[in-house]
Amino acid sequence: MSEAAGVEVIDVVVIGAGVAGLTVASLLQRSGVGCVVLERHDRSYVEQRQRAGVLDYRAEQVYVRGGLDERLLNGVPPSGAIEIRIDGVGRLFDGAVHTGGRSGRLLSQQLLVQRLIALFLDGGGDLRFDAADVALHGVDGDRPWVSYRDAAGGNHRLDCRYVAGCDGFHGVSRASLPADLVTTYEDAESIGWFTVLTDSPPPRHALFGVSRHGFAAQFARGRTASRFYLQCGVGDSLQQWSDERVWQQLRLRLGDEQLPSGPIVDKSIIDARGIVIDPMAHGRLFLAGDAAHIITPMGGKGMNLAIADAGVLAEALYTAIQHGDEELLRSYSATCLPRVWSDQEFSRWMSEMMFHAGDIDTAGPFRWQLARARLDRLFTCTTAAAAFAAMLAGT
Ligand code: RFL
Repeated sequence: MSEAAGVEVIDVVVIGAGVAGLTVASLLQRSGVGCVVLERHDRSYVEQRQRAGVLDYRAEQVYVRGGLDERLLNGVPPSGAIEIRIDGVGRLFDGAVHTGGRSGRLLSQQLLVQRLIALFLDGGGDLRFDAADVALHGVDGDRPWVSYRDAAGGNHRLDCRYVAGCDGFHGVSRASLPADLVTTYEDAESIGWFTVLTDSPPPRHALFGVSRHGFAAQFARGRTASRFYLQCGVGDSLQQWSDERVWQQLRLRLGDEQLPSGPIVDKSIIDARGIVIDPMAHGRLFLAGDAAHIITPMGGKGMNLAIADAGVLAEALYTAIQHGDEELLRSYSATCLPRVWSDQEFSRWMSEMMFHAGDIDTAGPFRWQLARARLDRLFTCTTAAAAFAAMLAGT
């Protein structure tokens, strides 16, 4: 990086140190491209943020191809099995059987973020936490620049060739796209749901509970914590869900009276919307991850799509900067969007199956029967099972 009259010059500025931004930055670093990462929060906030928990096979391959897997996936074994418990009776679905052994791994998002940060900093990476008032300038020209204020109140300017907008849906990058050149596709699910994070033992396999009491699911978040999801009424508030009611409903829906409880450390309503921004780029600004699309947690694709985008973007930036060839950057959005839509479709398909097969009053008897048939087919038709397994793994 060079510096002239207080202005720093760098190839790429990455906005946001979530999975998308850190993956882009680590891949660029590995291929010798200079970048600076600007993150609004402090390091401990970013490293403690608990969200997703499954890395799919497709995302894993981004790290394998980039030569980052040894550091990032060390000690995290493959895990492709899920349990679907229907009216209290469990059925194990082992995706790896249908994908030739290609399956995901139980890797919590915050552990991945911690490892990405350590990897980037150990390699001499420039990651600036507590960057306030980040603003993008001139992204439709040849020389964009990014301004921000550091924790001590100092103002900075970074001139760059490209900006990777990886700052989530509420960040500044998406807001910098000209509204008249972008289409925002948006649709809400017709049910409500919320999530709780607990200090209680995780299940052996990812667990989906389907019963007339409604949908619930339980996933491991490390060795001693669980994330639960529960169907609720559209517009329900968390005040309607006391801890006591949460545990009572989880036991009913998961068909397990002995389900061990523990302190609930976080409770939040899920934004049950799918959103896609098209195109995912404008000028020299390229969006990746939640900045470009939001997907509901069913199917576990939010974090994995972010990593898939980052893999495509890092390669395109490298090719442009090291070889002067911008073709991959020009096709970046068109490369990513089919995968985004495919995962949106999968998430909605799976939601309808899980939600409608449970609460018959909300679904109505016809849809309930359809959803039960859809679920049953996963265990009786190898072609349907293979398609489901391929979508779960992202193969
Ligand atoms: P992130 O992880 O939100 O990172 C964006 C980063 O940008 C920073 N930032 C800014 N920095 C500088 N200037 C600004 N103006 C900025 N504005 C924001 C933020 O502080 C942050 O560090 O987005 P990224 O990298 O695109 O990754 C996307 C994933 O985080 C997201 O898709 C998943 O977490 C979604 N998600 C889940 N995905 C799954 O695949 N499986 C799951 O089980 C799953 N569960 C979840 C989830 C999201 C949840 N949230 C958001 C409510 C459970 C929850 C509770």
